[in-house]
Amino acid sequence: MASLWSKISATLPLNEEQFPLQFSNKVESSVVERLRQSRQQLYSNTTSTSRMLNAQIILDISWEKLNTGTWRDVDKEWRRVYSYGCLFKAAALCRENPSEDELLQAVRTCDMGLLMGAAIMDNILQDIVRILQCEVRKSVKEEDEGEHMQVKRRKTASPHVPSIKDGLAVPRIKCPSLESFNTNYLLPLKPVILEGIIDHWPALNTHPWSIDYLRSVAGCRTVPVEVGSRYTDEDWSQTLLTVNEFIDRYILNKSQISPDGVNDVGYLAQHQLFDQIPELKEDIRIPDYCSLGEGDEDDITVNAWFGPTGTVSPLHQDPQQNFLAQVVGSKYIRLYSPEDTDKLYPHQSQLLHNTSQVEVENPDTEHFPEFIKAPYLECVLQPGDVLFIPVKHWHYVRSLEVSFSVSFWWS
Ligand SMILES: O=C(O)CCC(=O)C(=O)O
Repeated sequence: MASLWSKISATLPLNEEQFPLQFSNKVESSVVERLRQSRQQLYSNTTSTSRMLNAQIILDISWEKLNTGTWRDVDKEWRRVYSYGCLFKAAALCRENPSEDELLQAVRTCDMGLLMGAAIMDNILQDIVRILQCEVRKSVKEEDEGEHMQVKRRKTASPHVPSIKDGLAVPRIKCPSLESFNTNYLLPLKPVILEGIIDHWPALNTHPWSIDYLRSVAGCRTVPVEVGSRYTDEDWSQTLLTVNEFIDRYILNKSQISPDGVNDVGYLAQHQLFDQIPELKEDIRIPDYCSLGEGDEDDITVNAWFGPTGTVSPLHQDPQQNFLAQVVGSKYIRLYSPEDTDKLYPHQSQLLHNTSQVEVENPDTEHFPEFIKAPYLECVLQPGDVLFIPVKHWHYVRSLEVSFSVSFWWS
């Protein structure tokens, strides 16, 4: 533990003069003064209480700015201030022989900066969290090797596995050439399951994404989690949990379930996970077929979908092409063509206009009589399968087991 601070200080500029603190006049001078004081404290001897106090004041002020109005309108300068606050707080926590709890607080602080702040100083929070994570891993290894393997899974009812009807199955094809995929599926916008194109991913062979593996690379990291059966439900919400908490609560069903089962589904569904936890990004690869698009690799959005049996993504459409790659467990998926949108009853509101009002596997035919006339394709996606969902194709997804998928949105 003694060398932790020397590792962290090696990521910082050598001295105060080289430490950048430039803000536009949107940031009040009193806040800039606080930031300067914190910077000075980083390079001098003072009490940990005063370091923490200054950092906390910066965090409190910027947090308020981040939570005023809509996220879209939050000025990036305040997100940078927030990141600096996280940097100063994490540094204060780690300066003097941190306890286990302080170490975890520092990881959480960096994660909050990565999630809510804007990148500062070549993404220094990412470098610091990597150092902290190694330290946490060391102590977890020493303490409870194998503990997580002993967890007993609560029995859950077997999910309903639909049988795929003849003539409705999404076609499957093994490793097509780029040209053949382009001609037969991309240009005519036809869904297809590509087999054998992700077998080389470390996530499917050298580092299979088991619960233990996910705990070891990401367990102490704080991530946003969706809580509730589906995002169209009124009691649906979002919260922040560590990956370990998410696994215990929602994947292994260890606790915290209300007696009526309300909100007992949690879904780690988000597009920042792979930037936040580069170890996981190294286990996957962008499919070559994305090169058929017009955008750069940097324009591809990579999403993680990790959840228990029974997570449902209601029928919705997205504005980009999609490769949905199945890594762990299986999922039932239905696809409808955008040509049949009028039979799918999209919500009226601006926010949900890309989402159907119909419960796909239990449709209310009185309210939505046209729905059953809409033709569809369906499939059960298995580990190693990649489903091509053409742009604007409506898709409904229900996991049949604990499942981890990765989707690539590209144009
Ligand atoms: O897997 C899921 O639950 C949803 C996937 C999805 O909607 C997408 O990749 O756009």
